[in-house]
Formats: sequence, C-alpha cells, structure tokens
Amino acid sequence: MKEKVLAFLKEKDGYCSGEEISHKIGVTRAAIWKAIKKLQADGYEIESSTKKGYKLLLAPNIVTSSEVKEHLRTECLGQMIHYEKEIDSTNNKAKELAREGAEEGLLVVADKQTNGKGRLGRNWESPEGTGIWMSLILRPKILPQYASQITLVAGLCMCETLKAMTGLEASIKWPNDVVINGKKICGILTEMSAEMEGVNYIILGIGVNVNMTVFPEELPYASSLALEGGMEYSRKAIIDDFLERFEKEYNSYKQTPNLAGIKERYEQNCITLHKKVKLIKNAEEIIAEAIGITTDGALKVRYEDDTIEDIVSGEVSVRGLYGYV
Ligand code: BT5
Repeated sequence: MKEKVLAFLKEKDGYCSGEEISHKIGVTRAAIWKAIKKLQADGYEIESSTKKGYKLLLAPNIVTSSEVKEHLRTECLGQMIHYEKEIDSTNNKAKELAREGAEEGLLVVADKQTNGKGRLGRNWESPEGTGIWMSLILRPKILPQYASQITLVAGLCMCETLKAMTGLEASIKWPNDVVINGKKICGILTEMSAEMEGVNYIILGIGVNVNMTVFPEELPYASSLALEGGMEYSRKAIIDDFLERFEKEYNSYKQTPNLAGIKERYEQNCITLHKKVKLIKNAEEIIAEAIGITTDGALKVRYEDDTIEDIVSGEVSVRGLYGYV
C-alpha cells in the first residue's frame, strides 16, 4: 500500500487529492492518509493541504526497500528487502530471518543500528540516516572453511563500488576493511551457521560510513565518504552498485570456490601489501612484510629472518607501522 501511494506521488508532478489516489488504488482515503504518515516517518517530505491534497516534495537520501529496488539490476541479491528504520543489528535480524527459512539474497537494511556489531564482540558505530547498515543472507553450497573467502570477495566488490561511485582512492586493508586516505570507511562482519559438511547460511554484514560529518573521539581511524570527498553521496546508489558487482563475483565464486579469479584485482587494490606491517596476535606484536594473498585468502608474510608464513584472517590483526594501514 505504502509503495503504491509512493509510486503514485512520484509519477505525479504536483498535488493530487486523497480522493484521486484512493480512486486509483482502490482503498479508502483513511488508508491513504495512514500510508502518507508512514512514508513521512520513513523520511519522505510530503506536503499535505486540505484543499489541494498531497505532494511529494523531497525523496531524500533514504534506503527503504522501494528506493533501493527502484534501479536495482540483479537476478537475486536484494530482490527481497527487509527495511527497518531502527534496529539493534541488521546481522541479528538477518540471522533470525535465515533461521525461519528466508531465501538466499534477502537483504536487511536499517537506517540506524542501536547495537551494531564489529568482529570479536566489538562495537560498530551506526548513527541514523548517514550510513549503510545492511546484511545479506547467502546460502552457498560450500564447506564452512571457505566462508571467509566470500568476505574477501565482498570487500573487493565494495572497494570497487566506492571507487566507481566517488572517484576517491579506496583500497582494501586485508582482509576486508575498505579504507580511504588511511581511514576506515567500511567494515564487514560475516557470521554463519554450518555443519561439518556444509554451510546452512552465511550472513554478510556490511557497514559503510557514507555521509557522517563527525565521529566520536575514540575512533581516530574512522572516516566517511563525505568527509573524504567533500560532498554527500547516495546511499541507495552505492547499495545497488555493490549488489550488482557482488552478485556477478559471488556466482563465479560458487562455480569455483577459491579466489584465483579475483586474486590479481584483489592484490592491486590491497594497501596492506608490499610494506612492513605489525601482526598482532593476543597481546603479542611482530613485524613482517606483507608479500601477497593466497588463493585461499590468507595474507602471505615474510618475517625478518626470511621465513614465510600464510596468515589466516580472524586469527591476527594487521596494522601499519605508523597508523591504521
Ligand atoms: C568490522 O569489525 O569492521 C565489522 C563491522 C560490520 C558492521 C556491519 S553494519 C551492518 C551489519 N550489522 C552489524 O551489526 N554489523 C554489520 P572490526 O574489524 O571488529 O572493527 C570494529 C572496530 O572499528 C571497533 O572496535 C572500532 O574501533 C571501529 N569502529 C566502530 N565503528 C566504526 C565506524 N562506523 N567506522 C569505522 N570504524 C568503526
């Protein structure tokens, strides 16, 4: 109903009366009024005048299901969207829906998270109206140990999306942060339910700082596209572009579950490589040179004594010698 009223208002370049809409859609004027109230709560600016009726003034930068789907060209990913204005965590909601049997491709999007989650129980700052907080349900037929590779595929796709949409120099900080000018713009949290012999579902949770203009003091390495690019960006256009790129790569990944097909592109975009990094495991720090990515998604490093090791994501944090990257 809400969607139908919105489509009608978008089509109409001017006022339309409650009566006209109710006639067109075939519901009462009271139902139209309710739908208008809901649209206003979603963030649409709709003028209502007793004499002239309703007029859509502004379709601001919002990420409701109908806005995201309007120009989305995917076969599966994001074709079903569960939108909430405010939620604890889109990953939690996606998990709940996956447990209830939601299909692959369902996307949970929220305008604000009250308990956004990072990895290892860390917190993810997710204020209202300015970022992309979304979680995608995937059901690939792969062994659980391959799940982290999908996160790397998603990190590469988001890096390419952000470069294409903003023209800014985005890079990947291994394994899957996207950074611009040495600051973190995007983080990914993958959670899954699996048996030994296969994955039930993967929740690919992605946070992108799009239009924030300030960050709390305790996040000196966080930034947003708006802060780095000096302008506002469309959240829904970024979501659409990402879903289209990721669907393509995810489908090829399912055919050949390793990273051979994207290794070269990943390495070209990875800012962690070819420099000295600090590897932090528990409280211990060790310096090594990052020399490559394996087709499993591990980071290949050379220690100062020339021995080489493949570091698996999740076990170790990687930092630059003098900053975050
Ligand atoms: C991540 O964790 O980078 C994964 C973040 C995933 C967030 C998405 S949003 C949609 C979905 N639903 C969720 O509940 N989560 C996912 P990690 O690498 O552990 O980084 C967390 C650390 O980054 C924190 O400890 C802070 O230091 C910092 N941080 C917190 N909020 C940030 C932000 N908005 N931007 C940049 N850094 C942030």
